[in-house]
Amino acid sequence: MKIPMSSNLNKINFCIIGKPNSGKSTLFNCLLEDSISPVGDKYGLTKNLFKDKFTMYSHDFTIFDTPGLRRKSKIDDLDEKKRNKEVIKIINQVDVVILLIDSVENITKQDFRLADLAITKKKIIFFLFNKMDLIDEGKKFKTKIDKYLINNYSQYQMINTDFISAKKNIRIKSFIKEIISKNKLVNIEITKTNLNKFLNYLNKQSKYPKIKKREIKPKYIVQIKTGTPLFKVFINSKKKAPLIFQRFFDNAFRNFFKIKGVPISYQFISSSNPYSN
Ligand SMILES: Nc1nc2c(ncn2[C@@H]2O[C@H](COP(=O)(O)OP(=O)(O)OP(=O)(O)O)[C@@H](O)[C@H]2O)c(=O)[nH]1
Ligand SMILES: [Mg+2]
Repeated sequence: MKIPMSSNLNKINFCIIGKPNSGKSTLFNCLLEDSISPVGDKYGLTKNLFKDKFTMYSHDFTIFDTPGLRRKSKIDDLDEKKRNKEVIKIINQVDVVILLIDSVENITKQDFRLADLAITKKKIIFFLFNKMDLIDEGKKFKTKIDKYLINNYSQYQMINTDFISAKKNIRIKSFIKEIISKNKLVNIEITKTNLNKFLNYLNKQSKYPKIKKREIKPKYIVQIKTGTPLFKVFINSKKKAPLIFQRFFDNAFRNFFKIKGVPISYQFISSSNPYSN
C-alpha cells in the first residue's frame, strides 16, 4: 500500500531565484498583480525575502521573491553572505524552484550549481528564461537553448524549461499551467501492471550495464510512495546497485513513463540470492 500524499495537490509553494537583475521581482509583482517588491535596474535591488499568496486556476500559490545571487567568490559583504544562506534555506521549504535567467545573458555555472542543489533536494525545477521581448527570433532561441542544455547539462531530464516576459506579461499564465501539471506528475501512481510492462520492455532491450561481465538487472519493482514518487527496485546482485546501473535505470524509467522535470526516488535492493529467477 502506498503512503498517502502529505501535501494538498491544490497548494503549491514556489520561490524565484537567480542572478541580480534577471527580473525576479518583476515576475513576483506580475503574478500578484501589484507592486509589492521594488523593481529596477540597480544591481542587487532586493535585499529581503518577499512572500505572498495568489490564486490561479483554482490553485493556491505561495510565492517567494529572493535577493539576487552572485558567485561566492565575488562576495565580500557579510550581509550578502547571510542573504545567500537565506535563499538556500528557502529552496528547502518549497515544492517548486524557479531559476530565472535573463535571456540576453548566458547561463552560468552558478545557475547549474543552484539547479543541482534543487535536484538534490528533490524539488521541481524550472529554468525560466525571462525578457523574451528582447529576443528577436524566439523560436530559434528556444531550440538553441534546449540543444545547449541537452549537450551541457547532464541533469537535463530532471529540469523543465520555459520562456516568458515578466515585464510584458507574456506566457505567464501558460507557465503557471506548466507548474500545475508538473506538480500533478509528482503525485503519479504507476500500477503494478505497468511496472511489469516496463520490466518486460527492459528485458527485451537486453542492454543492461555490466559489472565484471555480469549484467545487472532489475527483477521486481514496487511503488511505495507518491508526492516525490518512491520505487523499490530489487536487483539481481548481492552488491549495492552501481551508479552506472542507477543512471541507466532512471533514464529508461523516465523515457518509458514519459516523466521529465520532476523528482523520482528509488531504493535499490540487492538480493540475497542473485541467481534465483
Ligand atoms: N525587457 C524586459 N525587461 C525586464 C523584464 N523583466 C524585468 N525587466 C527589467 O529588468 C530590470 C531588473 O528587474 P528586477 O525585477 O528588479 O530584477 P531582480 O531579479 O528582482 O533583481 P535583484 O532584486 O537585484 O536581484 C528592471 O529594469 C526590469 O524592468 C522583461 O521581461 N523584459
Ligand atoms: Mg528583486
